[in-house]
Amino acid sequence: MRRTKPTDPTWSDVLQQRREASGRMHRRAMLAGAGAMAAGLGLARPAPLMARSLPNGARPSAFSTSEDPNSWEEITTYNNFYEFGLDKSDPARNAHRMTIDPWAVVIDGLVDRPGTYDLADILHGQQLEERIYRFRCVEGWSRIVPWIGFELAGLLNRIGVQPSARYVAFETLLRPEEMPGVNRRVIDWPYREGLRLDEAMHPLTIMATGILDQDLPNQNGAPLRLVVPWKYGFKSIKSIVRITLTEDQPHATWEATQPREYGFYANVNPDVDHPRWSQATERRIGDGLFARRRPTLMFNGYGEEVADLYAGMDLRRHF
Ligand SMILES: Nc1nc2c(c(=O)[nH]1)N[C@H]1C(S)=C(S)[C@@H](COP(=O)(O)O)O[C@H]1N2
Ligand SMILES: [Mo]
Repeated sequence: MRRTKPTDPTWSDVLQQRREASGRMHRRAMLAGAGAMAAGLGLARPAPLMARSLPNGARPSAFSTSEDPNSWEEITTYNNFYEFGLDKSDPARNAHRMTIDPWAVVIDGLVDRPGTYDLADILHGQQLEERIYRFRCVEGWSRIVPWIGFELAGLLNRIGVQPSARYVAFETLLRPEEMPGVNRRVIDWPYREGLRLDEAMHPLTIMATGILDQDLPNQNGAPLRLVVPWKYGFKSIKSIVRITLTEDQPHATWEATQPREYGFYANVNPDVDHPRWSQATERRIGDGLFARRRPTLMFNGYGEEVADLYAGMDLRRHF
């Protein structure tokens, strides 16, 4: 297990304890907060666990992987967020310039209750969960991220999806005065993405609001970003200001920019190479310089949950 500082409590310890604790408490049908967890564990070191308790009543989830999460440092200093620059270190350096309060999201298109919802409205009534997910960038790196978020399905159901809707389109904030990267027309701003409705409604698909016990840092897409763990990272659009239910397949930024290289589906698939590199293996962030690349898993290891969505589809053609 890697640590930010050698004195940190190891995450694997904390997570293992948390998992055991939540299992016990589920059995006793009394899932409670960190206080109860710490008490139930008789911890020698209650302080670190308390300090890292899940925020805002978030619950652990059976969808979480048991792999060790990457460190805060590893998750927040190596990012793709082109609105703030092309280098991996640019978002951490520049994204503080983005104003995230107040924040509003327009939800429109084929919905029963279209409107402009502020962040509190969006969060209202949504059960937060910790989702420790594998995350695989199309560039060939990966990491394990302990997201805090809620299922997108919960939000869509509240807004009311009309029967004719087949897709969900997402749009990122575009505010040039706060985003030094958008002066370069590397892509057609704003950053946009889309999912088929059944993908959007899948229980693995979340809107993230935090990482570990912190609010989402700006460089990771504050205050609200999509996370679709079985797809390449570029589908997980950041800092969302608009969600539109549509009948037709929406515009997706990378698909529109380089259609030969990036598809609409973008399911993680070790058998379908990027035209310029293999997708068979990946470099886990935090692995040593000489560590072996790890094998990439079909659907990023979430095949049991999502393979049915693509039954009968040619995944080479719909890549
Ligand atoms: N708005 C926006 N969203 C974005 C991107 C971006 O450049 N702009 N990059 C994508 C890519 S390529 C990846 S790998 C992930 C990176 O998310 P992370 O920095 O939280 O790991 O964000 C995705 N979402
Ligand atoms: Mo990516």
